[in-house]
Amino acid sequence: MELVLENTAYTIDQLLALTEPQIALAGRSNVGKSSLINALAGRKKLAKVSATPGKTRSVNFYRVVPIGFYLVDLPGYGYARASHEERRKWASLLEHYLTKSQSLKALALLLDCRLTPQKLDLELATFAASCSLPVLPVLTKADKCSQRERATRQKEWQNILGTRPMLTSSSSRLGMDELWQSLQTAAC
Ligand SMILES: Nc1nc2c(ncn2[C@@H]2O[C@H](COP(=O)(O)OP(=O)(O)OP(=O)(O)O)[C@@H](O)[C@H]2O)c(=O)[nH]1
Ligand SMILES: [Mg+2]
Repeated sequence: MELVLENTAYTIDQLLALTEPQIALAGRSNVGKSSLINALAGRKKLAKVSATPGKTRSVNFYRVVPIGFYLVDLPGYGYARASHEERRKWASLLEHYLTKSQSLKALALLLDCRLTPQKLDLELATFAASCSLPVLPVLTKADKCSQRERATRQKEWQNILGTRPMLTSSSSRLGMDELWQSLQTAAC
């Protein structure tokens, strides 16, 4: 499977009205959305990654070849150091994309395996539920966590969302096959 960047939208006007199924990768800034795109693609520099939060500032549409659905890399939310104006702009771009995309099939909700459930994550899960958008919870950076911590986190999220999140690591490639399977199932 290959990922091809087909469109980058910085504004609502630039968003594509795609008819093909899409799955969006959402989560707090720095949780590892762009890294996961790279790990899924098996490429190092397809999506831009940074140790500084707020790297991705656009909605990026990656076509999954040859299957024909899209993975959509979103700007992170909760990036505290962005200006008020910038945050407002991202929030409206995100909200527009999430509420108006007819063929958006699910939200892959990326959650940092090292952190207890965060307010912003819960808000996004609630928002997805209010739009009747299925949520696919994905724990990231599992390479940084002990087995015990991983199990605790899975249980915490299972209690909140009713779904057990899968464990992934873009560094060690833990969970990549399982994630590809779930994304395909959700999209098709
Ligand atoms: N150890 C480890 N580090 C990771 C992993 N995934 C991402 N990182 C690191 O986390 C930082 C943020 O990664 P990004 O992929 O840019 O995060 P993002 O969610 O796209 O961030 P924004 O674009 O700002 O919303 C980078 O320094 C990555 O190298 C992982 O699985 N393991
Ligand atoms: Mg990013």
